[in-house]
Amino acid sequence: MKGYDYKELCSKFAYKGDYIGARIYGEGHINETFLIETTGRRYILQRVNSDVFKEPVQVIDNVVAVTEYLHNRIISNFGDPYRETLTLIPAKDGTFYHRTEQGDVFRMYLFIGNARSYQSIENPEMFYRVAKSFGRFQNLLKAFPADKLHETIPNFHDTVDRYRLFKEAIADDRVGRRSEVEKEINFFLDREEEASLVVDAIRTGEIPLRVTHNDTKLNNVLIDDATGEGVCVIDLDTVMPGSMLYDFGDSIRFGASTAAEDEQDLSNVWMDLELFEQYTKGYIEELKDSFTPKEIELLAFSAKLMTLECGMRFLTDHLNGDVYFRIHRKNHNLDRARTHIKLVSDMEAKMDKMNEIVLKYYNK
Ligand code: ADP
Ligand code: GN1
Ligand code: MG
Repeated sequence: MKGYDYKELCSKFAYKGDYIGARIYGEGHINETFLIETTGRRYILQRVNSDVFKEPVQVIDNVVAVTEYLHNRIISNFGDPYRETLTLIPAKDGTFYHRTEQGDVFRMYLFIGNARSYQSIENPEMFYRVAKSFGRFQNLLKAFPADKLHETIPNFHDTVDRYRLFKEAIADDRVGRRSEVEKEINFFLDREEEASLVVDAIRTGEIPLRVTHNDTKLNNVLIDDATGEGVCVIDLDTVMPGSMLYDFGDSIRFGASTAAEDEQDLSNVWMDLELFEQYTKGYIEELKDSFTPKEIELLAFSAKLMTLECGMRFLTDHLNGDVYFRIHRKNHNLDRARTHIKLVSDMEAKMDKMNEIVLKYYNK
């Protein structure tokens, strides 16, 4: 982490109050996030990761378009637009970002207070509410003109393309780790056949492209301290045309696990069916009228697919020398890949039950 001059960076934005201080904030794997204290409100200052997002200004453009749209939708629903969606603070030059001389791109948001993001589910009801939040988010964007959005990371959830990148990393073996992880590599290679199910169905039109969030992990929703309701879906950098299965599956991957994403004791790692049920219930309640038959058929499967895909991305990054996801210890990405292998195996064993749960709420 570089030592930034936070005060100087903040001075580029039209925030209210006098600068007091800054500290590193949050647990995201991608951007660098700082909490800014002022004599007035608090703010979030964020460096957009330009290794991950090759065109950071396109990311900003997307966030501007999506948050302006949501702002208006929330007002027409009599909600609080400064709490229920992100609010970018304009830069003094009239844009919504500041580019430093070194080329780093920063943005500033209003800090949403009296709410927090969680790294794990504290009770099943909480996950039901999170599902409602992501479901509502999708509903609010139903009529958003998708052609206004840049593809901020090409082929983001194209699992077939993810396999291509994985095999490239295996062949390159850039940092000489391949021989230590043959078992893990084979776990993913053995499951390649199923990887195309969703992308194929998108191609045939059985699964519609919608405007989706694409990064629906639990810590990307802020939960109200007082009511326990999901107040705001954040981390809008990957809002792009995609499948609702990506959003459903990725939420289960992270939130329905009984352990942290990087748990080292795999005997603690399971996919909790009760949590799966609560999420499925909330998601189907919100989106009942939207599903196509194929989406319902693949809903439970998508949890496995997104877990498989993310686990493979962690292993790819381990093979590439940890160049994508931020790590905090040796073999961190390998540990993450291993929890995902355990979760995929557990979901395979529970798939019939998961499908029964989907039908129970869909046919209600
Ligand atoms: P990353 O892309 O690295 O995951 P996020 O945009 O998700 O970055 O931000 C990281 C964390 O910072 C979030 O999980 C959340 O806890 C916190 N956060 C981000 N934006 C806000 C905001 N506007 N108000 C309050 N907390 C925020
Ligand atoms: C990253 O940025 P964050 O931490 O919310 C990643 C997701 C992964 C997730 C795994 C842009 O999400 O795709 O599923 O880590 N975001 C990007 O925890 O690659
Ligand atoms: Mg995040």
